[in-house]
Amino acid sequence: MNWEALLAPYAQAVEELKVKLKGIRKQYEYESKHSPIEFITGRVKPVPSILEKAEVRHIPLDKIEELQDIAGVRVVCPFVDDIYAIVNMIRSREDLHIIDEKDYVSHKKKSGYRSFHIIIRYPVETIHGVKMVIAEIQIRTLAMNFWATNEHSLNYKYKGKIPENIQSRLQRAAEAAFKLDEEMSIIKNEVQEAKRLFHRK
Ligand code: 0O2
Repeated sequence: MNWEALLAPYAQAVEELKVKLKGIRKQYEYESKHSPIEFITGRVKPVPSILEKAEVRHIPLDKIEELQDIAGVRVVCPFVDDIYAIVNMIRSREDLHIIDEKDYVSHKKKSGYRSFHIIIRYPVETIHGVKMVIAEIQIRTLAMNFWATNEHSLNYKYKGKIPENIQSRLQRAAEAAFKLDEEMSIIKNEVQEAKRLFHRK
């Protein structure tokens, strides 16, 4: 398998989506409005992780493109309602097609994971014409991201079998992150005003 050639359009999609979403953040800054985007990251799934996931999901190598998160972009927002602002903005775009949406913000996963996933089909121009690639956009708050990053590391360390005592701590941490988002939402206007004053200095 020529992985470099196969993954090139995915890498292109990740870079383009990052540029476009960073453009949105800049636009909010120019207009001195509250930006619903704190930061953006993106990655192409490493080959060993692709192979591992394909095996678990019984996806043969010639159908590897069925994996929906080979190209992944993550939008991290300050507040919970910013997530839905980003979701609506993505829904209204004409440069991508939404295939699926998974709202793990209102309906958390069993692990405690919260995030909004949008699966898209995105056209990449190649020298052989347009190639449609599937990409996953994850939208979450800073608190959700903190939790997910730590849980992901623990999952890696324990190879998906996190000991029960740590699992229950993670559940409590997920509730604490949820509470933090709720509390911050209540004082959102105060925080935004403070940020504006700080930036004007
Ligand atoms: P990576 O690249 O290391 O992040 P499905 O279960 O298929 O209906 P879902 O949940 O969208 O739908 O798919 P999947 O494949 O389980 O998860 C896709 C990605 O979402 C994961 O990528 C994670 O980034 C994130 N994710 C989903 N569930 C959890 C969770 O319980 N904890 C954390 N920390 N992240 C989660 P990968 O495959 O982990 O790889």
